This record gives sequence, C-alpha cells and structure tokens, in this order.
Amino acid sequence: MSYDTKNLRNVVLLGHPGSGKTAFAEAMLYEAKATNRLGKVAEKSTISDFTNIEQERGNSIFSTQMHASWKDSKINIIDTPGFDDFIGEVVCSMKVSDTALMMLNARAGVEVGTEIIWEYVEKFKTPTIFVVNHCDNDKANYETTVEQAKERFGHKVLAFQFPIETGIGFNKIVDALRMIMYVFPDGGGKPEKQPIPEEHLGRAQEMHNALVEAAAENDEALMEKFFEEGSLSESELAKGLTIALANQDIYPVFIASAERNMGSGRIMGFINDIAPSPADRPAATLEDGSSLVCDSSAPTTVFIYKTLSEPRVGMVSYFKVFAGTLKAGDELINQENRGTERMNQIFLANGKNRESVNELKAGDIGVTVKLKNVHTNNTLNTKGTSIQIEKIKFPSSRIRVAVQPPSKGEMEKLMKALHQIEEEDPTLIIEQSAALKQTLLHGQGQLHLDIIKYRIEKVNDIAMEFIKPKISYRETITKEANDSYRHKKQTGGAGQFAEIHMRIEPWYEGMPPPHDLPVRKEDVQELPWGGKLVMVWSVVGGAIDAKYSNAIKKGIMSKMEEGPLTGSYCQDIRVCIYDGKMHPVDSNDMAFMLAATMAFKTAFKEAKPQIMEPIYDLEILCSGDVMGDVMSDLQTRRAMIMGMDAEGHYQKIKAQVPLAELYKYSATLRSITQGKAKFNRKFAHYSAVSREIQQALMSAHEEMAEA
Ligand SMILES: Nc1nc2c(ncn2[C@@H]2O[C@H](COP(=O)(O)OP(=O)(O)OP(=O)(O)O)[C@@H](O)[C@H]2O)c(=O)[nH]1
Ligand SMILES: [Mg+2]
Repeated sequence: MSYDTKNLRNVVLLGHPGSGKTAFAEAMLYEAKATNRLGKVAEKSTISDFTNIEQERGNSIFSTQMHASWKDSKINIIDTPGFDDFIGEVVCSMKVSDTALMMLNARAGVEVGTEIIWEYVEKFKTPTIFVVNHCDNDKANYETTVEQAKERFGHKVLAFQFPIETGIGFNKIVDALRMIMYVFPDGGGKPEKQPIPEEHLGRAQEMHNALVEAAAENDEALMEKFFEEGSLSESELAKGLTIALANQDIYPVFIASAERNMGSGRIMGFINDIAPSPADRPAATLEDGSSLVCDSSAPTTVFIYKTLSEPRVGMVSYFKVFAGTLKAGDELINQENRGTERMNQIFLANGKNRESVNELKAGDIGVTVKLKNVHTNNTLNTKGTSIQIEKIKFPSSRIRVAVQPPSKGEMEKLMKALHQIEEEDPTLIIEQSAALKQTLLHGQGQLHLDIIKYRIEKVNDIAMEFIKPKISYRETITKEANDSYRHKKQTGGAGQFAEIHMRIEPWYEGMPPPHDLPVRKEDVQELPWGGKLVMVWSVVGGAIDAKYSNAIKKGIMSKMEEGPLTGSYCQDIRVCIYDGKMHPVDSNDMAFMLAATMAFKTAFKEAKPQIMEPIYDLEILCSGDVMGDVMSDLQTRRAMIMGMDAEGHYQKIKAQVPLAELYKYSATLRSITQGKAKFNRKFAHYSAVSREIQQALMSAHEEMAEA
C-alpha cells in the first residue's frame, strides 16, 4: 500500500559532525521497528553509514534515504553528513524535505556546523525542530545549549522538554506539551509515563504556557479556552502548533540520547502529530517562476535530487514525487532532454536495502534504478505536461587542486572515473585549463577532494596524485611606450616585408581618444579572460593598407594570450598603430602579423609591465577561542583584514587574500581550530603583485622556458 500525502513526513537530519545524526536515525528506525537491531556508529553497523568509506572514517559522507512507519505516518528520514565538505549532500536533501531535525550536541551547544547549515534552513524556509542530543554525557549542559540556540536563532526557539538530570543519570524527560514525565528503562526504548514531580511542576507549567501562547497566536478561541481551563491537550494545540512550526514561527526543542535510545519515539510522535505533510508546505517553485501544488491526483511530476552509482547495479536515482501518483512501469518524459524513461521498479530505501513498491503518492520519496539518461536536478513528467521543478543551486567551490598527470593511458581512465564522480556530485568541478596546462579539481574542502581521491584509488584502482595548482596571473602595463619593428626577409624568390609603428598605453574605462593621433577606426575587444584590448587605427596617407589591420590584431592577440613576462593573459591595453611601411610585392598578412607581435612585445617591456594576481574575498566563521590562531595564520598569507563581526558566540572575519596564499587553506584551518571554523571564498579582483614577487615569477617562467 502507499501512504496518502497527508500522512507523509519528510524529515532531514542536520547538524555539526558528531552531533549524533546517524545514531539518532538508527534509534528512530529501531523504535519504529524498521530494523530489529540497534546498530552503532562505532561498530560500523548503522543502517545509514553503510558504505566502506563511511565505516572506515566513522563519519557520514553521503546523504542516506531511510523510512519508518509511526502511528499514521510514513516518516522518510534523510541522514546527512555534518562536515561542510559534503554540503552538496545536505543541500539536495533539504530540497526534498519538509521538516528538519537539527541535532545539537549538549556538550558543545551551537557549533560551527550548526551555523553553516542554518543558512540553508533560512534559504529553504524549512520548519525545524532542535534535538539536544548527547544528554547522557557527563559534560552535557542542556540549559547552555538552549540558551545558545536562543541567542543565535532568536526567541522562536521554544523548549518543549527539559531533563531532570543530564550525564550518567540521564533517564527522565519532562514534557511540557503533554505535561508528563517520561522515565526510560536502562537501555532506553519505550518510556514509562509518570506525573511531573512537584518540584518541577512550576517550570513545566511556565513552559507549557509559552507553548500555548505560541500555538494560540492566531486562534483567540483557543486562548480563551486555555484561560478558562488552565491547560490544553496536545490535540487541542495541534492545529496551532502545526501552523506555527510550518511557518517557522517556532523552533521546538526536544531532548535525546541517541546512544542510549532515549527520546526518539516521542520525537516521532511529535512529527506524526504536528510536523507538516508535504501538502502543508508552500507549493513547489518551478524554473519558470510558477508553482506546483502537491496533489496526488494531478499528472505525475518526479524530481531527481541525487544519483549514485552502485557496484553491480549501476546508476541509482533518488527522487521525490512532487505531484501525481507514480506507479511502477510508468513512462515519463525527462523535461531536460525529452527522453522517455520507464520507471520499471520503484523502491523505498533503508540505507542499502531496497524494498519494491507499486506506487508512491505526491510528496513521497523513493529510489529507482536503470534510468537511461537522468541526472540530479532533472524533472520527469507524464507525457503532455512540461514542468521543471526549480533546480537545486549548489554552493560554488572553495578549494582547488591540480592532478598530477599519470601516463597517457592512465589519464584517460582517470578522467573517465572523475567524470563519473562529477556526475553524482555537483559540488565537484573538473576543469581542463588550457592557460595553466593543468587539470584542476574544484571542490568544497580538502576532505571532499581527498575522499574523491580515495574512491578513485580504491574503487577504480587508479593511482592519483594532487599537486599545487598554478595561479592564473594577468599581465598589464602601467605607462605609455612606443616601438617600431621592421620585419624583412629575403630568401630566394618572394620576400617578406612589413614595418609597424605602434604606441601602447594602459587602458581604462572612460579613457579619452589619443590627443595627438587621428582615430580612423577603433576596435574594442572584450577579452574572454576579462579586461579589454582596444585597437586604434591611426595610419594616415596609406602608409599601411587597412586590409592588414586584422593580421596586425592577430599578431598582438597572440601576445595578449601569452604575455611577454610569464606567458599569462594580458589585459587592459590600448594599441595605436600610427605609421609603418609596406612593399608592393613582399608585404602580406603573415609579415604584418609577425611585425606586430615583435613590436608589441618590445613596447610591452618598455611600458613598465605589471603582473597581477587574483585576490579572493575570504569569510571565516570561527568560535571566539580560536580567533587569535585564525588571525595569526592570516598574517602569514598576505591577507588584508576587512572587518570583524560577532555572530552569536561566533566571530566572522572578512579578509582579502591572494589565491596563491590559499593553497590547502581548508585543511590548515580545520587543524588550527580543531574544526571550530568554516570559510567561504569568492573571487574579488586582480591586484598588482610586489616587485619581488614579480621578479620571482619572471625568473621561474624563464627557467621553465629554458628547460
Ligand atoms: N554518549 C552518546 N554518544 C552519542 C550520542 N549520539 C551519538 N553518539 C556517538 O557519537 C559519535 C558520533 O555520532 P554520529 O551519529 O556518527 O554523528 P553524526 O552527527 O552522524 O556525525 P557526521 O556523520 O560526521 O556528521 C558516535 O560514536 C555515536 O555513537 C549520544 O546521545 N550519547
Ligand atoms: Mg553521520
């Protein structure tokens, strides 16, 4: 049987690494009897972390689809990795989820990982429930954790529960919504319900009143009833709470110990009763700006949020039914390429286990295999409809490395394997840089790229080595220079002759025309690598025929593409051709091209040339106690600090740093801050390098050219 839309709950687990997402998913599955054994991360036996590499590392790396039945609902559970190296996995999971469980580690409170993911909670407007986990730890501090959450995420953070004690003795949770105390047996599981002890009643009542107020915000009748009767039941509050949660007017806080299997059942109950179904969320936005209501009787629309290739199976496609009812055997059209895809088998997943089903209704999440030509972000529709669900926007890359080219035969194999991973992982970008003559990988962090290397080596059995990527420098000039060049060759028959007089100047926006030369023609070229080349034809009296201007430009462009100092791209230069000579027989395009190249090269060197390097805007978020380390490290990177701001109990540092100084920054930052910092970077502009660096770059280039 398939679940109706109103009985579906799509829940994504979010949080800092180690907050207990995978363990909590396991506890949920176990409590719901979706598994008969409570697996442990440490024993590599959880349903969610089923790949070798996750088990080897003890961290999640991929998002994992699971599901469990609880009372009337089917709860789809997506576990995500906490390391922001794998943020792509988080973003695609959030796209198809209707509620988030944000795990907080009661030992550490709000962590950098929480902060980073919060950005996406706001972007997706995901209704969110906080789960204060690790309550059995002797360093757990429930109060501080909730306080930090309130400080950071505002007064909408609303505690629904509190523990009688945390640490080793943790086994009692007071529930202010139901006004009851749960007492767990050793080993967790189903708790016994007891009245709230006298001494805790006041606190519980106060919390209950706050919940009622939040629920009755838009419901006066409910508020009156509360004043008359002094308390309300969960079912009376349900409607108001559902609206408040769905609108992000409240962020309920619950309590758990995933390891001891305490608290997950109550949270699933709350998800069943209160969390929004897919139909309670705003209609899905489409690429064309219109929207699609989650309705199981509409024509079928399926969105692919993730793909993964599995050994022996091939491509596995993870999807959400955004509208209609998907039936096994349905033929759908891929909106992207108009190809027909037959959904021969549809499955529900629990990690690596798949169970075949006949149909899935709007709002449900599932898996299929053996589609022909389907990628992440594709929308598949019933014939006759052409809907494209708004695509997931993956974050831009934060680090890059170059690949040491192996032997030629190996290179082909390597590229094939890399492209396969690129297909599954939209946060990996492979670039064959002609300018740098390197194959570059762009990714989210050192760990991200290291895991890719590991997969290539283990799965594809190809040796792969990362090397330092080259920097894409630019060359320009800082003053005017004039030069002429005569190209003359007499070899037997027809000779070659061309003479050119040129002036080169630094070009800038709004530059006036030359004051002492006529402008016969001006050609402004936007360069593909940024900046401009402006050619001015100032030749008078037919000294050179204008028909040679194209060849001259070609000659100059050849040097613009491979600058005279280091072979880098040149930019922002104006060239005026103002005189020259030609020969009635020996002049031709080739001769003028060569003369232009030579004249440009010499003039360039006389025009006080300058090498420019790419500068990046760097934004670092770190906890206050590691701020000093982050700052002193930045000082070794030629960084310019642009500002510092407090964000909750975190610090945000803004700086501008040359790309050349950012090599391996992700790994360094993680190690100097013990993972208590995250960063983002974005290209800002090109800026002149110092004279010493310029000299060093030129010498290195010369050496390489000689070699
Ligand atoms: N004592 C205790 N240990 C816990 C609890 N929850 C999780 N752990 C342990 O903490 C470690 C990390 O838990 P995971 O569930 O892997 O954490 P995660 O959030 O999935 O981490 P990533 O996948 O790296 O993002 C594991 O060894 C768990 O067994 C808890 O409530 N109490
Ligand atoms: Mg995990």
